[in-house]
Parts: sequence; C-alpha cells; structure tokens
Amino acid sequence: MEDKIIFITGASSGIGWATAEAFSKRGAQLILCGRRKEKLEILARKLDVKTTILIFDVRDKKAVFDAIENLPENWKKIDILINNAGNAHGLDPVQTAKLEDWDAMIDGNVKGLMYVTKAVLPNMLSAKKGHIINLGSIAGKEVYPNGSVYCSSKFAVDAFTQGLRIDLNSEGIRVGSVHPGLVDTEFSEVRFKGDHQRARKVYQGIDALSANDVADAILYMASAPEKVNVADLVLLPTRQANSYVSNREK
Ligand code: 8X3
Repeated sequence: MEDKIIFITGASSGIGWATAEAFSKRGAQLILCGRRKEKLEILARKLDVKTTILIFDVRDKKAVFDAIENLPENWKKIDILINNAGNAHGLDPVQTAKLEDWDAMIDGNVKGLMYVTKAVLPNMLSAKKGHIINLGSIAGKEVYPNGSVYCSSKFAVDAFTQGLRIDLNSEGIRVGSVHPGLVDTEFSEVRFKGDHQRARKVYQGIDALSANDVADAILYMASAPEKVNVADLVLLPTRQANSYVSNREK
C-alpha cells in the first residue's frame, strides 16, 4: 500500500475512520472526505502518513465535483476509492415513514456514491488502473421489516457495483463491494436519531462486528494481487445468520 493514494468518503467516524487508520498503517496516502472538518482534522493529526482533507456532503453534486476537480495535482492519481459515506434514517413502515428520511438515504447512499464515483473515474480511466470498493450492507441482500427505503438504497449500491464492474471490465479497474451485517458504530444512533437506548439494544448480546473488522476486510480486498478482484464480500458477526436470524446471548 506504500505510496498508494486512497480516497475515503465518510472518514470522520465509524468504518471510514477505522479504514483510514488501517490503510495508514500500511503507509498509504489518504484523502479524507466528510462533512465534519474538525473530526477529519483530528484524524489527520493522528495518522502518521500524508493526508489531505476534503469537506463536502456527498449529496451536494456541485460540491463533490468541485472538490475532486480541484484536488492538487499530486493527489489526483487516486489508486483506490472507498465509497463508505452513507446512513440509515429511521426504521419505519412506508405508510408512516418521513419523506425527508427517504431523501437523505436515497440522496446520500445512492446518488452521493454515484457522484463521487463519476467524479473520481476520469483519473482512473486515464491511468488504466484503479480500484473502487463500495460499502453495501446485508440490507442490500435481503429486505427486512421497516427497512424498505434503506434496503432499497443498499440494493441500489449492489446493482450499481455490478453494473460498474461490467462497464469497467475493459479498463483494468477493479470494482467490488463489502456487505456488513451488524457493525457497532454510530449507525444506529443516527438511524434512531439519538435514541441511545434503542440504538444500544441493536448490538446487545450479538458480539457485533467492529468498524475495525470491516476495515480489515476492506484492506484485504485492496491488498489482493492485481489479478484478483474480491467482487462481493458479505461480512457477518458469527452470532448473526442473516437479517432475521441471530443467536443473541440472553
Ligand atoms: C447495516 C446493517 O442490518 O442494520 O447496513 O441494515 S443492518
């Protein structure tokens, strides 16, 4: 990973933060992207490698393209794009869910991921190499109650990943996705809008994955030999069989 340039969205917390740490330990140079400047600055100070920070919300198309087009020349040759930014907002049936929650999920998890990909691609195309790793979810493999729109967003990530892999097949660019099950991060705090008790309950007795576990999987995908593309990786806590079946400690 030495001297490779890695572009990570949603780097200010959770899986994005852990991924930045994991790649920094391998000597990679990091473009840390997110909405929270102070958090990214704290992360950058912690890491012992060259970093640059880009502040944008992936939902803001103009901000995404401006930030990436204006990267300094020495940061433009991105080797690996890790499309991590994304969130769940609410866990509600269609009939009572809030439209603004739907917009946030579709605009961020789907359109945002597509914008960032489209903006980074020209540099990879001219280099005739690159690697794009998308953060999907088991929510993109099976639909669960009250998750219709979050699951839709992650099904879309899965479909986009597959389509992108087909489109870029002749370009020497690897495309894959990792689909985690329960990962103990801020994810549920955001989904339940700060209802801490409800959020903690999600991870009780399940020995959930940590952000570091997912970062390790991403590092594995990125470190595989050039001829190997880890196309689709589902990562679950051992106690979780799928979205419905888990063996929670009582
Ligand atoms: C996060 C996993 O099962 O909470 O994407 O939707 S789940």
